[in-house]
Amino acid sequence: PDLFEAPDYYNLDDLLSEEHKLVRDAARQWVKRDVSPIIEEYAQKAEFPKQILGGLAEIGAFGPYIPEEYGGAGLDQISYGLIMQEIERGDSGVRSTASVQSSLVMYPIYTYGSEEQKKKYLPKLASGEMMGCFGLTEPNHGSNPSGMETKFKDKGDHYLLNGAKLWISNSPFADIAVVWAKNEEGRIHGLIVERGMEGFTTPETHNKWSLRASATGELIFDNVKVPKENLLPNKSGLGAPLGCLDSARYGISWGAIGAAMDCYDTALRYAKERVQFGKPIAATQLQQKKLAEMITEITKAQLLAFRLGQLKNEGRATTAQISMAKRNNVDMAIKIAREARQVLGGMGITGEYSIMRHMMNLESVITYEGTHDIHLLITGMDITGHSAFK
Ligand code: TGC
Ligand code: FAD
Repeated sequence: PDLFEAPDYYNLDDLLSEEHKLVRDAARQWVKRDVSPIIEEYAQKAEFPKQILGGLAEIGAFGPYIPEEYGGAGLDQISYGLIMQEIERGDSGVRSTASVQSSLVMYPIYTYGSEEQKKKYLPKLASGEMMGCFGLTEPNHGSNPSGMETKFKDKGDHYLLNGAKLWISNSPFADIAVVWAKNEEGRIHGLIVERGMEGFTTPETHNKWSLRASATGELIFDNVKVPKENLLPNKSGLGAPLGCLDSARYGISWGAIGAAMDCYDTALRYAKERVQFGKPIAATQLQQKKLAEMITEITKAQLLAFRLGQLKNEGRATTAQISMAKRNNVDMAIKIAREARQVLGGMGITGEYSIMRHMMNLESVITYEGTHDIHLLITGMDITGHSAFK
């Protein structure tokens, strides 16, 4: 078949609009043509395939829900989710690049930026001519970003920025970084730092066993002079970066379904073809149990993401609802990847199939954008009214 047949056990397609299906199918076709054939090689050599940036822009993956007047695709939240699902069916690292560009760079500039900043950066970010990254995490502050040490001082005609960020997706090649730092009063603000500013460097992080086709690095600020017009004027405090995370986490809740679908599809096909003891392994009860549980969990995750998308479209999705979906769906995907790998026996550990790559990628996805534990505690805080973080 020309297009990958995504599992749709509960006829979710009936709930999608024509536009949703068109957007999804265009992304699906592009992933099949331009990502799947090359991604294993790039993951093996631990390199981001930069040649796909134009294609990502064309399918609307850079700013799907940013209005067209700023170069975005002007789509709704369900289309955004479906694009993330299709990209992550190819590779979580490629989806990371799209998530960061859309939700962590374009979203804060669009939502907290001045009109001049929006006009200057958004169209170029949407076309992929300019790439961005998002600096929140620091060496000593991951789950607890409120303790960040990166800081800036008002020097009259500019700000002076000092500090360091770690684990930053796309940092090694990004043209700009949206950086979260404290002012002299300890208030968190977002600053747009541009490559080429003196004292700003972005060393790459090597030796990852996960997300190998995505470039990860540091952001180091050694007395960087940042022009005053590069401060995001319209929101400050920890809620500003956390608001961006809500958008990215929502996208990940769809993306993880894509990785799970690819693992399930591969395992199902393999189980039907692989003969042991004189019959396909798909005819054994144990393999059926694995496959039946996979499709059940994928279906539940699809319904969770779809309903969350409706709530997001209406502006009603809460942080805690988003946490539940991110946590559940990534956990679902990682468990499916582990089971699917076993269905393939020894073949499951090779790069001939995508499962082991998905499985290793998902080890990052379950940690970034708030760990599995942190999202559980966000749910706990929401239902009990007590914060376990204080
Ligand atoms: P807390 O006291 O709860 O909140 C501080 C202020 O923020 C407000 N707030 C939010 N606002 C908007 N959206 C949200 N999701 C918000 N959550 C909280 C809150 O109302 C409060 O406002 P105000 O006005 O009262 O001050 O903050 P806390 O310090 O107790 O921390 C809470 C906690 C632990 C949940 C939070 O720090 C957290 O989510 N930590 C996880 C950190 C994280 O997710 N980092 C991700 C880094 S980026 C990344 O991983 C990119 S990977 C990208 C890729 O490659 O795809
Ligand atoms: P820690 O916060 O040190 O957590 C270690 C362990 O302690 C975890 O299991 C955690 O769940 C647990 N823990 C922490 N606090 C509690 C608690 N209160 N109760 C119970 N358990 C707790 N960040 C960015 O800013 N931008 C990016 O682009 C970005 N990209 C990333 C790409 C990759 C590949 C990776 C791996 C990470 C990326 N991150 C990025 C960072 C990511 O968001 C952090 O790794 C994550 O938030 C966790 O922080 P940490 O690694 O410091 O772990």
